[in-house]
Amino acid sequence: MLQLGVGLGSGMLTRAQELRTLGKPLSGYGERSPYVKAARTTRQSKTPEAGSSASPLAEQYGILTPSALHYERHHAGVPAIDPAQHTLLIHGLVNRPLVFSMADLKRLPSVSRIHFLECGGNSGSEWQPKTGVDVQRSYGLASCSEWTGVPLRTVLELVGLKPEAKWMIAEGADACRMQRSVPLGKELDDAMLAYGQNGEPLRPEQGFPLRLLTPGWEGNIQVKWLRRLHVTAEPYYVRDETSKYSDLMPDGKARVFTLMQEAKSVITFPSGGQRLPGAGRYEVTGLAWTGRGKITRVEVTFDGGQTWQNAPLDAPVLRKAFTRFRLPWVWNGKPAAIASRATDESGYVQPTREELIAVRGTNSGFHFNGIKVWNIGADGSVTHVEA
Ligand SMILES: Nc1nc2c(c(=O)[nH]1)N[C@H]1C(S)=C(S)[C@@H](COP(=O)(O)O)O[C@H]1N2
Ligand SMILES: [Mo]
Repeated sequence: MLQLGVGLGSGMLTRAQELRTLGKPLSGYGERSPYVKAARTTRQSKTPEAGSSASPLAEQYGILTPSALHYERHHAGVPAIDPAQHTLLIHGLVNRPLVFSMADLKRLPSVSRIHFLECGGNSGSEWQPKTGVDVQRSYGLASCSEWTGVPLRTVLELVGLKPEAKWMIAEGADACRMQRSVPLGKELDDAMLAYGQNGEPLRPEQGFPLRLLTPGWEGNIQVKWLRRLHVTAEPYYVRDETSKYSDLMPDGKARVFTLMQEAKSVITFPSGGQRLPGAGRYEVTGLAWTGRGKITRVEVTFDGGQTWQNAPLDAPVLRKAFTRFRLPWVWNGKPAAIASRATDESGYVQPTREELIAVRGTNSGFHFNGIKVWNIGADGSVTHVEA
């Protein structure tokens, strides 16, 4: 068994002496310790501006992703927007088309809430075998922040929806003018026009100065650098909701507007690429989330799914937010297959990869939420299972 801690010895004195040198002076905006190296890994598309960067979730504590490590997905780079010049136009099937400045929006009653954001393409590599080597690369297109903004409902009340209004086309101010058709309905009760993230203005990468936030739905519809809401009776069927972010089924038909991010979880420690230094005490931990509301249960298996036990959830469990589970564990040094399985308040249970593929096939790269198994070898190495 690996021993925890060392007995008192002369080495302690040397360490105390180091602390006698004067430290760095004060600073206006803090930086993390130079010893901390966690970083986003980037994957570029054909141009350097388009692509995604994945959050190092295995190195995240608690449920909040540091803003500087929030995953990114840009189709045309990060625009540099002066908030004093930025406006939001709301028009179409409304009684009073209006243009809001950022200052106008900030005069309206605001809310702050913690919500996860996940790309519909997160874990897309898990549909294919021999992929998903670590948490960052296969689960890192998800993050969780505290968002502040104006409830969408408030601004829609100000413009006044006409009875025929059923959709709104959200449009970004980036070079690709990214658009998505958003169905208007009860699901938007908790939607907001967000300008704050983790206590400060949105990061440029997250849509500064304004983004649409529709908690629980796929990231793509949460349009960043939001400059226009066109209220319509029908969707536009734009590229990102037809050829992309739709689910091609085994029969060749595609499901469109599959916006909900279903219950999902992953063990972040021990996880792929890590190594347990020896048998003994550890804390198994990970993250669970669901677009349908609260996570009610996370079970963990150490024997590849034959037996499961409940993992305690950090309180409070928040709606549509990362939920942290932790379970003390003594590793006996023998090979193990560990995995987590989430259940949400709708009763939905996270399926195995095989169950998911039996229904959805492998044509689609989107909305993978199957159970992820990590193998622990006798040497302590943690690897993904080659499905
Ligand atoms: N205007 C605009 N909005 C956008 C995008 C974009 O490229 N342009 N990417 C979308 C996609 S695909 C995702 S997954 C999320 C990513 O949000 P994040 O970069 O803040 O993590 O933003 C969405 N909103
Ligand atoms: Mo996305």
